[in-house]
Amino acid sequence: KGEQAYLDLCRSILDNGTKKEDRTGTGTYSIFAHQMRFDLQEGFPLLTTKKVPFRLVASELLWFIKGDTNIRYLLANNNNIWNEWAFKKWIESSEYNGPDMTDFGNRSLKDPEFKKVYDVQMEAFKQKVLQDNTFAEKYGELGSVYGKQWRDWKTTQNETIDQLKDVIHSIRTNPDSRRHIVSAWNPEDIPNMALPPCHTLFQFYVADGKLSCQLYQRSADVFLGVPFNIASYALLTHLIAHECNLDVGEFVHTFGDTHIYANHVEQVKTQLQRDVREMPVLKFNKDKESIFDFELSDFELIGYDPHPTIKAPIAV
Ligand code: DHF
Ligand code: TMP
Repeated sequence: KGEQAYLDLCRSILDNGTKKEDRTGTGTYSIFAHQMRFDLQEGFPLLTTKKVPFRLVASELLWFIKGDTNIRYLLANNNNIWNEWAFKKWIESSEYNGPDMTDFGNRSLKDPEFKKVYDVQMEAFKQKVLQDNTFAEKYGELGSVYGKQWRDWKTTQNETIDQLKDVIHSIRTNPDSRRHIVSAWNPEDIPNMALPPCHTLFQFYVADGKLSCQLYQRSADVFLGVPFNIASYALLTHLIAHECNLDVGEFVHTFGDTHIYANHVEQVKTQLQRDVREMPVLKFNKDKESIFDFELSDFELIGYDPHPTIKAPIAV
């Protein structure tokens, strides 16, 4: 349960994972199918065995909730977690005529000279997305990713479906329903996405006045992505519970391909040597009713006292 369940998962992948090559060329240790449970009544599930930047989790979630798919909002909030995937589309476009950036993720890890050139290009890209509207519209865009599918799913009749609004309405009006589902997996739209959705589908469940949420995550970067994903869905569950006048129940995290990248193994071992600390508590501005009204400054974490950050390269 809780953070110990996360650490047990890491341990069992290191002990039993199959060495498996992957799309990014990094290599992983992987297991298939796993489930963890977090009782949201016990505290807010932000890991304490390393520092997880809550500010970045919260601004990414607000960006999804807005239905935004352009990294400009993230950059304006000093959030750089999606830069590489927008940058990739830019350097692969016909308009890009700077130095060769092919396979920049792997090359910048191996070649310090290349890393310098890459850093300059990435910084220029970020500035352009922030300052140039036309450029931002074209190259800050990640395509039909989460925000689009949650808020603005296109039907074959050329109508749109606001899944998030609909699911809140169904929780409020028909709590016993077994159909409280939001899907980000839109097969027709996959080719238009910078990255097909990792957190693929989620379902809510109401019992005893409590709202629970289960996420199906098809692919999970256990060291970098998963700590964010846990906190993000816990926060989403709190916000929706508040809007529906419910208490929070459990967050259940179900995984498909559950992996530790080969270049994260040492970091994971460091983390496994640390003792778990007290979970923080989430406070937020309860005067706001609707999930669509929240801003970053409405959230506060009480008592978050984690072990230090552990840095690791992200596989692009
Ligand atoms: N690709 C891969 N290979 N793994 C991912 O987890 C992933 N996640 C994405 C997009 N593509 C991905 C979106 N979410 C970080 C965390 C989550 C995330 C993207 C990046 C990350 O780098 N976290 C760092 C801190 C970053 C910072 O401070 O700017 C960490 O140490 O948690
Ligand atoms: P894939 O599309 O080849 O599965 O690669 C996506 C990688 O990103 C994979 O390592 C999983 C990871 N990931 C997460 O773990 N959580 C996330 O929220 C996102 C967007 C990606």
